[in-house]
Amino acid sequence: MIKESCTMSDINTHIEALEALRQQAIPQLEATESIKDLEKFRLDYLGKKGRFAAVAQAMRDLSAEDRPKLGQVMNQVKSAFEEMLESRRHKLEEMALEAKLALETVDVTLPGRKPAGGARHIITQTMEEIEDLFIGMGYQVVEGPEVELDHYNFEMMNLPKTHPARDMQDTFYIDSEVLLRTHTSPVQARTMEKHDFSQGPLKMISPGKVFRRDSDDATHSHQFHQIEGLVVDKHVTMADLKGTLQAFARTLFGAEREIRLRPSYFPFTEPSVEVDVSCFKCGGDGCNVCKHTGWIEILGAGMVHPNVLEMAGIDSTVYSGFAFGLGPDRVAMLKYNIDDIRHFYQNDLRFLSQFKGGQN
Ligand code: FA5
Repeated sequence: MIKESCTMSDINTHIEALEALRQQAIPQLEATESIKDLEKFRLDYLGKKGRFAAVAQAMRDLSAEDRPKLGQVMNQVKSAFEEMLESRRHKLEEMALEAKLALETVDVTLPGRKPAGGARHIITQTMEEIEDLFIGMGYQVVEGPEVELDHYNFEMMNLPKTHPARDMQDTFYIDSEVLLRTHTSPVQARTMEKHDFSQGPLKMISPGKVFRRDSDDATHSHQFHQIEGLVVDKHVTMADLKGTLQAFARTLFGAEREIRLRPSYFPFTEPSVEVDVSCFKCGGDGCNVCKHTGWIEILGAGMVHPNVLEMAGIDSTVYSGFAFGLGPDRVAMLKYNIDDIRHFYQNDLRFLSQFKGGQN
């Protein structure tokens, strides 16, 4: 009965309330600054417990005749609301995109950042310097395998299985016949076997990595480098060896350098020598680099043992030769005053970037 007695003014009151809601909403909608604000706004007006729901609640008091009329008005206002919301959402999304693009603007006139440049490792630079020197003297560069046969590493170098001098080079064996080469000397045997003397004398150097079961300390590494040198021809003498090494030492350590040969022992050379260079720091007076002796040991050398020539098929009564083996790691340590060989293998850019001479 109460419902039926509702009048047109009841509807008008509701319509006015809806209009007031719309008027109130417009500035609030325009004040939203983000999608989050907008969602809050939507829930406030159109959510289950929102302001529209409150008006809809009041509709229940209207007459059955008036209710659809108000419902129609309400639907119109609601869809106008939804349109407003959608257009605001669109606007906010555009504003957010513009703000993002403004942040990401690239000023193409700014100077570029220089990429960090690499450089050849100081050991590589040292080896290349030594190689260039010997190439200039007519040597060919030959490479050999790092995983080597016992046959070439030891036997062909006059070190049979039971030879006590095998202990001088503690070895990483892969199996009883295969090992990681302990020196570059096996390349001597491999090259001599193939050499054809009708094409001229044999003059070669062989740079590369070698491996020993040495425990690492300031002057020893389990993996390091060697450069082997070998000359075989008729009438090669110890004087040729000395002259060659003198030229090497002067190019690498300075024109004033002298060398001296001290007797030593290697199974593959006879006689064998250790070669010292006069100290490039103190000129021979004695300092911490040469341990106050005036001399620095740089390599092992000697005249190729006749057994080594014969095993490679070379007549030792006709041909003779000299050979040497030097450690570029130790050479680089001396040349650049580096106190620990391990620096070369730790890949610390603060250390390596000091030697940019070989920049690519
Ligand atoms: C040899 O390896 C001989 N094959 C050299 C040779 C060749 C002599 C031809 C005669 C004729 P030795 O073991 O002394 O010799 O090593 C040669 C050089 O390698 C040394 O003078 C040293 O500079 C370097 N060297 C040796 N052991 C190490 C190590 N653990 N770490 C870094 N360098 C090393």
